[in-house]
Amino acid sequence: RQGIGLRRLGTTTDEFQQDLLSSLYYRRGTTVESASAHDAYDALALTVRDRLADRRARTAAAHYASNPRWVYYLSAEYLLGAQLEQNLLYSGTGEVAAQAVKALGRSLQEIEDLDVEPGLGNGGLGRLAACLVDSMATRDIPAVGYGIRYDFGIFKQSLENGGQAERPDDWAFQGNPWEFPAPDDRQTVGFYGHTEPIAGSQTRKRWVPGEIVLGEPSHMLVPGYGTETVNIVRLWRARGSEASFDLSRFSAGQYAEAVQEAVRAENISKVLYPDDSTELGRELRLKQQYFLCSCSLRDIIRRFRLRNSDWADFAAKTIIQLNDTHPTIAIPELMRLLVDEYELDWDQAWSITRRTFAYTCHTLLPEALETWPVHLFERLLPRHLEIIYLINLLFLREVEARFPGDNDRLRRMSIIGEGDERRVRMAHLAVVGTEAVNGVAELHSKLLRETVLQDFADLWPAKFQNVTNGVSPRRFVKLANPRLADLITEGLGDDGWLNDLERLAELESLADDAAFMERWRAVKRANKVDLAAGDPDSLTDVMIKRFHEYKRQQLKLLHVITMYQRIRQNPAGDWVPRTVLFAGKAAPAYHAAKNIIRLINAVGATIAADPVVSPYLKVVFAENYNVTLAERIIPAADLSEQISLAGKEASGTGNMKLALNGALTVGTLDGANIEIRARVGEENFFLFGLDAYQAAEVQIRGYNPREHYEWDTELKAALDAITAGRFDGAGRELVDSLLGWDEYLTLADYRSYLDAQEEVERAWRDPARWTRMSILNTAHSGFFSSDRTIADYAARIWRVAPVTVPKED
Ligand code: DL6
Repeated sequence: RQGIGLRRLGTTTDEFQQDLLSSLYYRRGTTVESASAHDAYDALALTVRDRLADRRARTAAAHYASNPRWVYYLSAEYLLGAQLEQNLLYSGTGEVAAQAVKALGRSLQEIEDLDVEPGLGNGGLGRLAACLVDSMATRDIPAVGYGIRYDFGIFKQSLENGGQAERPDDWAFQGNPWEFPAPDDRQTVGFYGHTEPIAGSQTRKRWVPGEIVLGEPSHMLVPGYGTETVNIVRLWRARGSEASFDLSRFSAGQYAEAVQEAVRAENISKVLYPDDSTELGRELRLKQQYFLCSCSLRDIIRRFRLRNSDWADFAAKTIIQLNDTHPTIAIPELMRLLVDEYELDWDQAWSITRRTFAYTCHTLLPEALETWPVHLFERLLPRHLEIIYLINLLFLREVEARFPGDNDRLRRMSIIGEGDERRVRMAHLAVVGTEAVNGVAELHSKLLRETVLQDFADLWPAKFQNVTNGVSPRRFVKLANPRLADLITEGLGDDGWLNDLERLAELESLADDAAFMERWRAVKRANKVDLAAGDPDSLTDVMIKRFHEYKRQQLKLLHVITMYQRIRQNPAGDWVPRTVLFAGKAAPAYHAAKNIIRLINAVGATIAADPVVSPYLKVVFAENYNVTLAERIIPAADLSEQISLAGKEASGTGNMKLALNGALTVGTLDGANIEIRARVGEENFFLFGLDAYQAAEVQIRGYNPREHYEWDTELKAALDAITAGRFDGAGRELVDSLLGWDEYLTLADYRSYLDAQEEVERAWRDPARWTRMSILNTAHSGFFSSDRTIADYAARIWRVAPVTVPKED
């Protein structure tokens, strides 16, 4: 800015207001008198963005000068959350903006309500990516997040007749002022076609693609908090080339045919996770993955070559983190670029590739470990399949050398699975082609080593690590729960905890301070009033997450039905009033999960219509769960339901957000629950259920869910009520599956879960005890900051150091 004589952006209200009006006049092209609400939103967004763009320019200059090892985070999903409030906070302009917008005749709140979050992800994995890029910037790590700019994000959920209905999410319909298009950095991506030998070379090939698509990037700014760094997330959008529009057909009136090639190209970034229940859907998904990887790798190489000339330095300057297996095709793509296009020999290319990538696994469910049919690869990415075959051949030789004659092991470890249909196992490719592999919580990383990736852990024990997930305290405390943030700041004397979350431990000394406890309770109550889900004095019991049978929303529901039946039998009992709040989306084709949503709403309606039970029990289903809604629910929660079958939830991050906001957890020994319990203390956590090893043992011994049904009269009564049609006839398929096989041991854990809920109520009846437990949960959740997660990745996996961006003189 100084070097080129640009005017410095002002920090006073007057200066900010001047810039806001300039944005309105010169960038929106309108006037105060005729400005719509969206004009006001955009003008404000642009004015805030300018402040961040300034910091971005300084960041780029500082990074360029230090030529560091760059972190590239490749993720098919980002759930960034609403941008305006975040960027006001991170640019320190919240207060001046609130004053300045008065010139537009509107309040800041009114404008913030227009903010639409980019829903470019499904759930935990996408939100984790957003927390991690936030923390990379906050920790001054030079980084770029790469992703796809889907036209339609995760579907909008509404309830129709108590069931889930889905509508498309045209999130950028009104435009997206946070985005900078960078058409000059567009890339060309090939698909299909064939390969040809190159004379004189054994390993190089020429790939002649049958379809060419353009990838056009735009980027969004990712500011750090309490620092100058502003990194970026670069998102790719697919476009047809100029040649994809057939002018002669258009002129002949064949309008659909004229654009079909362009439409085909643009479909690649049309929708987040296209339905993969059809062959075409699966092909489109693999196309998306390759599109993301090919564009991003070329961009990474372009950036490398701006500063470096020797390929031998590539891995020292580049670490690419694969967020689950979705971007694993980047491994053979880098090999292809290095060998075929840049003419490196295979061994050098392989050595570079292996040192450049690291892989994070986010699941233990075998069905979630991606595999692709070989025939699909052969057609869509013929050159990549050849490269994968060669990688596999050399890899299996290595295994053979270590374990001579162990053919079974070779078959288990091969990148190509030889079942009824030959398939490419992406997780195997990801382990073979990377330097480090990590799980996302201690138990998860341990189970990965002991089960799904055991053979690989035998071969390369040092490659396997754990990095426990974390969440951004800025978004999930400061922005989501300003009352609590203010109280914590007051309690600790300053707000340094926002960048050093372990400082929350200092709250421990206030856990018995009557005045502080009173204020703590008042914050929670006020948040419940704002949420308006139910009586603010009732126990607000929340289960907010994707719907999946392993997460066991059905177990919570059986508890609700049992409470309903108990109250009906004894209306004069001393019942603890509860508001049970569910929120979450089910995959559109996941019928069992959708049936659970239907049953929840049917049970809720039955209870609401029952004058005996409704004073004590209310069931709420909050529609369209997303980051914005999570930010409203989490601050109001008393009880956090983390009740997955042990060994199934890789980590969970909602569990961390809720504990951080003072909710107490009722949970199994699963994922990060274990680490939460270890930190907040056993006495401040409601534990129940089988652990992962016991669950596996039950299943090995032969599990019969009917046994539980037969001996547990309350469980029987709850299931029988569903079968008898007491809840509008909903839920019979659920009962059939629970009594038939109960894959996730719901019935086995039912009684233990109900016992834990009794303990919950005992604690709730003693407000001082509950408040103390709540304060201690917050106090000991400092470990779960994504800043700590990033410090772990930086030190143990990426081996990168921060680069400080100087302040403006
Ligand atoms: O690591 C982020 C997040 C974990 O907290 C969840 O436990 C895990 O289920 C989720 N995984 C995925 C992708 N895989 N599957 N299935 O969303 O990642």
